[in-house]
Amino acid sequence: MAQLPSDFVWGFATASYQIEGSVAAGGRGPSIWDAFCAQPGKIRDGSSGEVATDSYRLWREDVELLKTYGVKAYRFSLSWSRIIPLGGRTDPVNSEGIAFYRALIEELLKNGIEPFVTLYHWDLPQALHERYGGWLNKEEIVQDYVNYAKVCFEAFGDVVKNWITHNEPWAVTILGYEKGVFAPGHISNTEPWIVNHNLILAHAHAVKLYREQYKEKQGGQIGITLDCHWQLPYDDSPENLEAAQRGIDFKLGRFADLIYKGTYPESVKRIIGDRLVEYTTEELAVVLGSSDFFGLNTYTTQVVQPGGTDESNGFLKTGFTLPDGSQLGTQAHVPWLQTYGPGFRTLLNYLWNTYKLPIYVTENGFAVKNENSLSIEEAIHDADRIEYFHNYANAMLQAVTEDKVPVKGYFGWSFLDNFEWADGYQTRFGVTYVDYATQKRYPKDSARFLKKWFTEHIEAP
Ligand code: NCW
Repeated sequence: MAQLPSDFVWGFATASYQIEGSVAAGGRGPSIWDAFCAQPGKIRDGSSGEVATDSYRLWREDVELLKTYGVKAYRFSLSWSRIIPLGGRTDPVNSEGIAFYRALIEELLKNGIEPFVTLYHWDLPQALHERYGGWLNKEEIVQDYVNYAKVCFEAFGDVVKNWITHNEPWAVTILGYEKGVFAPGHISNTEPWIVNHNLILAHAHAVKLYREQYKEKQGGQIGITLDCHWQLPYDDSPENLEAAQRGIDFKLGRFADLIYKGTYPESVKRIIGDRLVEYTTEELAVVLGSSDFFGLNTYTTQVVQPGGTDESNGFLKTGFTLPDGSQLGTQAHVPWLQTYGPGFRTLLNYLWNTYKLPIYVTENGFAVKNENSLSIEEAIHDADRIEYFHNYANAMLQAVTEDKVPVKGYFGWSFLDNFEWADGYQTRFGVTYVDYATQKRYPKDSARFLKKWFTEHIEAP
């Protein structure tokens, strides 16, 4: 049987605001997501991350559960405003916040689970947003982000060997500053490109700091996680082939080409024109090559054609219907996701051929349709999620063993059902069912499935 190499790491992922709750406890300051959720109409069910899965209090039980799932690693994010409540470089560091994450990390290690730590999964300290406009203010945010990163490297770098600077900057720029559906809820066609620039610079300067002062001493690696759905041309006409590449450029190349090649993609330059923020030579020197690995979040494949309502901002006509009228795969609870493993295999090949770096799949997962309206007993038998993971795990195995793509790790999204941002608690991505009334956790069949699959498909050391 084909197998992944013995050093392959796998586990599950979460993010601070989606699971921790206890937003006012332990000295935590508010983040832009607290403020966004407080605005009426922003979150589908009117909820917030105020309680979430209560993991700030239940973290020991969570680690115990992770252990039963047989994972080798756990990816989670640090809440910036738990560590520096007001966020800035002259603001005080919160020792309770440091102690919380330190205890979690030590407990993971005691249980043989390797931490993969994301510095920024969207919960910017609200004070920085109010003080100077947050991600829109280059001079301030880059310095404050680097200071925050430094505090984290100092506090945890002796025990954390895998760092991720940002999670999905596409979602931050587009959903947060262009469509206004994520915090801070801005609607603009210039701000996303300013934020694009500042997020990359902040990332690159944090990496520079890590490489210059910590990497050798602490022996870790650092990179960024970008998201991309594979773009399948509707058919092989030249217009559709061009549209598919343009889709990749706007989703991924807008960050990846800068970081790995030092330039924006041609299609982005052509369409965005002077809304793009140029990099100085000094800035580019810091940005180019600023990732030790390619962190990838991927969920689906989109069938792409030119046209659509917003082509001047890089959006194309996307869907899941093939020319013969059939659907690509099983529909998820969210409209943007259908199961299609072959697209995952092609994407992994594309990334390796284009960027030539080892890949960590830092998120991949499925929200079962109507799971929220099922009884717990029904919801834990999540056959559509198993079908999804089976499809994607096999596609990854083929990419590694047949195509020789160096995928080093895989994290299912998510360890727990949790606060799904603007969808509130209506959408469940977890391999663990969370009964929000009691906070009791119920493993779903998919958790067992992945444990068995990885046990069978990783070579013995
Ligand atoms: S929402 C989103 N997700 C999910 C989230 O739970 C996780 O924190 C993220 O890293 C699962 O994986 C990522 N990504 C953005 C999805 C696009 C939604 C499209 C809305 C169009 C207006």
